[in-house]
Amino acid sequence: HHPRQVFVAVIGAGGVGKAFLHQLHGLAQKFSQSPGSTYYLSLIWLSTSKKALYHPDYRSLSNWESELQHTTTPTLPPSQLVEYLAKAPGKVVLVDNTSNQEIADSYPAFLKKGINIVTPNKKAFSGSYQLWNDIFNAASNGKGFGGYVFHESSVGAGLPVISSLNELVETGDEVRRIEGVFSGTMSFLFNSFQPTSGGGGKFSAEVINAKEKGFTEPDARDDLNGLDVARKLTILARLAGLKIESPTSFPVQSLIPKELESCSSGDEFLQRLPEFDGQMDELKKEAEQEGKVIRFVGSVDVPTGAVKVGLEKFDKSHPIAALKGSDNIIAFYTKRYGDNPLIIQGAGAGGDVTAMGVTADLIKVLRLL
Ligand code: NHO
Repeated sequence: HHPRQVFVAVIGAGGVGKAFLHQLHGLAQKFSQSPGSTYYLSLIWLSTSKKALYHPDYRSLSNWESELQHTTTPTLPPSQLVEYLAKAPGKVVLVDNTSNQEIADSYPAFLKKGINIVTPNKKAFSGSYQLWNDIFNAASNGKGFGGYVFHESSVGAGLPVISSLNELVETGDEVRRIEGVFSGTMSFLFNSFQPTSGGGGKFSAEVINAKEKGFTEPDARDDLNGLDVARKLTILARLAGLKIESPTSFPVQSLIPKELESCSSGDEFLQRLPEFDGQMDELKKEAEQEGKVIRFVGSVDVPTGAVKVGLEKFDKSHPIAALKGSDNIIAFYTKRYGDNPLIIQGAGAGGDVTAMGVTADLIKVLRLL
């Protein structure tokens, strides 16, 4: 009995990438220490946007942390990485921990060569409908015969959102409506701007607070424009069977005031945001008078095909109103579940929980190889 060698190639070593590498190390060690283990994992590629660590003979990388700092080897463009990995003497899993569009555009090429992909990158699954089709026409867990592709962490980080939706659909349930809070940043922002218990700070101050706590993207506008949530809803709507053309093909409410759309930097934007606190306070007061709170939510109505993203008011007793911290909540209304939706709730952002979804996807692929 020989353990099967599986080659792992990792692109991106940011917050999620570093946490993933840590989890990969633990997994590889567990395999190597258990007698009769089925797998032997070899890390053969690690790249950042500029540099790459790899050997022409596919031998494992040792000490990647220090080697990555000292290497001067430039990285390869995706087309050449496809060629390098396709010639590896065994099965390969590519782990894309970037948010890069060019790498996402190359997924069909990797899959066609039998390379498996696991990733938290939303770009491939929420871009054009053509790219979505190209990916699932190539993948073995789609209509093709290529590698497998899994992207659990592209929605709700490590929460089992995509796997649950897939299982609802595959077992023949009828998904009617999906709704919830899909952004850790937006969750934190509104939970502290208008807590159900009353009070809360100025909107601009809460944005700065969220940024200081590390919840926002480096440029907070990337969270506030609603596109991150729109991408997640595009993915879920497509999995539920809707042909969504792109994340900009349905209404998305941006929280960036018109007057600040032309700000040249994130810092300038944050400096001027307090000028608009009055407008947000107005909305808050309006909701308060109805005994409600405002939250930034998204929904997919499957029968009508309507997808939308934006602010809505909720009764204080509603599960969406009562969220804590940066938690996500996703409710699936289906034929089987009736009026009591299947609800998934918990931490929806952060390196460790996002990497957990990626590592779990890697384990899923290993079982299929
Ligand atoms: P970072 O820390 O910016 O790391 C990305 C790394 O990729 C950088 O080191 C960059 O140098 C590298 N990179 C870029 N282009 C490259 C290239 N061509 N070749 C090689 N390397 C390249 O970002 P994160 O946080 O580590 O995120 C990595 C991926 O995970 C992104 O696609 C992100 O969208 C995805 N992701 C992150 C999170 C999270 O919590 N950090 C979540 C889901 C997916 O559920 C989470 C979420 O949605 C967060 C969201 N902001 C929210 O809900 O508030």
